[in-house]
Amino acid sequence: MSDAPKKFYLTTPIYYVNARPHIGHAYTTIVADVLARRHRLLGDDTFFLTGTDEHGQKIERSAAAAGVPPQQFTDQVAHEFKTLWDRMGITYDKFIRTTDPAHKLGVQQLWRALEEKGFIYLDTYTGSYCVSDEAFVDAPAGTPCPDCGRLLETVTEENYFFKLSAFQDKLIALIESNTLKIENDSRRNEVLSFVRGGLKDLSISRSSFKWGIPVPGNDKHVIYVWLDALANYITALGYGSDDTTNFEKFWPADLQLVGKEIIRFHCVYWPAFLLAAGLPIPQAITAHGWLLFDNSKMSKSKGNIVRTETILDALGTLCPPEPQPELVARVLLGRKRPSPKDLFASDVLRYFLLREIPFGYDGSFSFDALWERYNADLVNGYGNLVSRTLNLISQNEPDGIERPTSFSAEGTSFIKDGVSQVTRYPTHLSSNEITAYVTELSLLVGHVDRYLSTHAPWKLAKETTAEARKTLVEVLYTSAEAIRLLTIFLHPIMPYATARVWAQLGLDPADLTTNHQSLTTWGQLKPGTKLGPLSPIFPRADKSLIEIMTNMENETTPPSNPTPDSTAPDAAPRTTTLPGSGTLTVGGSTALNTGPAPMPPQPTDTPAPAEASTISIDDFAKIELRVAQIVVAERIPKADKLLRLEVDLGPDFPRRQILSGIAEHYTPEELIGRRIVVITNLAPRKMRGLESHGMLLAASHGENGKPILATFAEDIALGSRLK
Ligand code: ME8
Ligand code: MG
Repeated sequence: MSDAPKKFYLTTPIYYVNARPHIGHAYTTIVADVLARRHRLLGDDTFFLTGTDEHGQKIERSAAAAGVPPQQFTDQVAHEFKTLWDRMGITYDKFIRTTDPAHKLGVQQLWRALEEKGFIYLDTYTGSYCVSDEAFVDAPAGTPCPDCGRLLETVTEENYFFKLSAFQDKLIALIESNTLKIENDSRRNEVLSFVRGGLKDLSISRSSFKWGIPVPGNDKHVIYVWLDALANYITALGYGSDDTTNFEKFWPADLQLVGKEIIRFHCVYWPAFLLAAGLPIPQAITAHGWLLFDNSKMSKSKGNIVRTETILDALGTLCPPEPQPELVARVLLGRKRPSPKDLFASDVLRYFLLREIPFGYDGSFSFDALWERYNADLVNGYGNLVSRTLNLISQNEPDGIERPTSFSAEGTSFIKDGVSQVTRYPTHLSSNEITAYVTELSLLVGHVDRYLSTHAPWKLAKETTAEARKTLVEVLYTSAEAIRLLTIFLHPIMPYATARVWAQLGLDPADLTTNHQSLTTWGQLKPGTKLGPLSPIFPRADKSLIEIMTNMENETTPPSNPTPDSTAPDAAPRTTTLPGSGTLTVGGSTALNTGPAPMPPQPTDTPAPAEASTISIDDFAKIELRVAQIVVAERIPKADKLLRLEVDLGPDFPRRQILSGIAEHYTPEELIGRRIVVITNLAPRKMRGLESHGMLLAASHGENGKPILATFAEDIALGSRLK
């Protein structure tokens, strides 16, 4: 990838306003903000779009349930989203609302373009509709939606249709050639197999309710909410308005970030609409996994939502005073100037989510993990490293940082190695690289920490020999230089904390917001640099913080506008545990080495006590075994034995991720599509940073115990219980 600055157009999904924002929305928005900041620092002309999706039947019903007119209802919730992003210092360039008049005009323009090219026709539709997903579904009404499990409704309506079927071959070709890049391979394959399975024409208008954008020329119809919503990515740039400068400059999008449940809308319908209208398609679409919330700590009535506000309020209390607020403020971007407390807390959340959840995979959120990570990585790690080093410099080098005339190769080489691992990502940090990048940075903190412990500069400072002084100067310079580089690398992830460290290092704030590449060569810290006033970066958090956050969540009254969906947000599973799980302590997450347990030795004359060799039917009933189908199977980098699987348990259960130690015996390809047996109520556990939620049943065969997966000879519905 070339280093020359480019334009970079980045989008998040626009979030539904039927319910208030939660930490899942914050996750996507944070990832986007990190990437946007990174691109700006590289000099790219960056446009970062987010916003809210405000039309459709779901919103209309939510507003009715709250007893408020839909516009007033959406105004309130959209305001909550925007306020939250502003509190967090999110550097979006535009916040679009689909009720904006300019958006409405743009959508109607897109409609006319599709119509003029002959891709729209009128027909009658009778079929099933999932209101929660706002999607037409190919399954009988009254049965659960295959995606979200809510009951399907029958719709008989005169509808306009879009000739989606005309784009099947074209889409396959674009995806196969990576012209439309779908990151990563398993999602790409998922989309390809959906398209290869055959595309039916898509109903793109509704006539049984009013809350939407009228179809041009026929205001009995409103435009299908997904066509309306997807169009935001171009209307935000002025498509369909008098001023199309931004559209011409920024479209097509360079990266569209989405959660994995809406990949079909973005990778199939959206490019098809664009192709039909004769517009360029996005360069790349990346889907991330879901945040799962720890069931045991949250109240069901709130649908297991964790609100970002809780985290900001609680962590914000730890924010230390900043001695040079004006200097720090000069580094900060953002539309409003948020409070230091919010910025401090937001940094912690950003770091936590990026470090804890391998991008692309599902991961659990818990307050315990947030607290632990904060103390381990930020308090004991980066924060402590900064305080130790800068305090030693201020005590021992009152005239400013000294620079040794020569370096002992041994001292600096392993830090430089660590730095070069990080600068492997020099020009473009793709979303898929974020986890590796953040992990590399935390390793680098560890390197420098060990370097300090080995050389113990606090001891050297007490010695009076010239030799000790020379080593002290070298160790302090090397550590300060490593901190300078770490601070540059961490800046897009923790903009506020790094701005503070930068000011304490005594460096020019303007540098931290300009082209970073020129700053990342070793040895640029100038001798004589005077430190700013020092103050702690990350104060230690007491364990009571976990309880405080948990209580804040539990005490929160339901949203001011309770809506049917706010207690059970759509699509993403909200729990890591099923009812009854956690009571079993048997086994691990993999099928390996879990063949039948050997029978206890049976003395011939005295019968063994019954409970030693048998279990009661009640004991057996505790184990929940269900039929599942493997829908995703892939290798895990650097893990020879493990495969990451996603299994479908039918419409009544969310899809789940299981890690299984069968990679030496089965290839991912031969597993996809297989119906197997899963123990579903095992407590989830973490392996290689990934959540494994269940275990496959397999028999162990032969001397080496090759696992053979249990399977069925007859057809059997997914989710069926074995008993
Ligand atoms: O789908 N974990 O809006 P939405 C991770 N309006 N990310 C999550 C999440 C979770 N548990 N929950 C939500 C819509 N998200 C449509 C989009 S785009 C033209 C229209 C994030 O309010 C994630 O990015 O249901 C997901 O795709 C998005 O919020 C869905 O938000
Ligand atoms: Mg959703």
